[in-house]
Amino acid sequence: MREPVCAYIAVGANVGDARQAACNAIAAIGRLPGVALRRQSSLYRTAPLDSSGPDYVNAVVEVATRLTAPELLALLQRLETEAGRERPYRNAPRTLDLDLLLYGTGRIDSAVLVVPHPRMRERAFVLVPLAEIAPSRVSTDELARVASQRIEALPPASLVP
Ligand code: PH2
Ligand code: MG
Ligand code: MG
Repeated sequence: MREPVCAYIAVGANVGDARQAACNAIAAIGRLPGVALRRQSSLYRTAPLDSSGPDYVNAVVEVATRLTAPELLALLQRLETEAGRERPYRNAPRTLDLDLLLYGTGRIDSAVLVVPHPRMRERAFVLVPLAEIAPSRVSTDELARVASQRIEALPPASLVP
């Protein structure tokens, strides 16, 4: 059998109860066959970037998986659909967005999947949570370049009344 690969997945939502959607998605990722949840960042409230609607809730998770990247992507897209995701136009507000950021050290450039995610280094809502759980994968220079984008960590659920 294939050796497990360490992959990072970005979680985002800004329609309905975005916080609940993000929590549900992280739990669902952990239940995917062939996927083990290793680490999860805090949840963050973030300003929409090139997008509209309310603030997003964003997070990043680390998984170990024996799936190929296309297999993992297909399961993530199924979770998006199950969460009621519609795709009326590019960057439309969404109930759930799951993006494959990194798949081991692999580089993939196909019609359906590009890894590392081509825009991840421009986005505080990806780099800040990724740096929280995988500091070696993000440089301080990269964090400095996105420092003007609004992002704040949400308190853990147990502290919310
Ligand atoms: N996702 C986008 C576009 N803009 N902005 C924030 N804050 N968070 C996101 O997850 C996000 C976005 C496209 O996937
Ligand atoms: Mg996205
Ligand atoms: Mg996406």
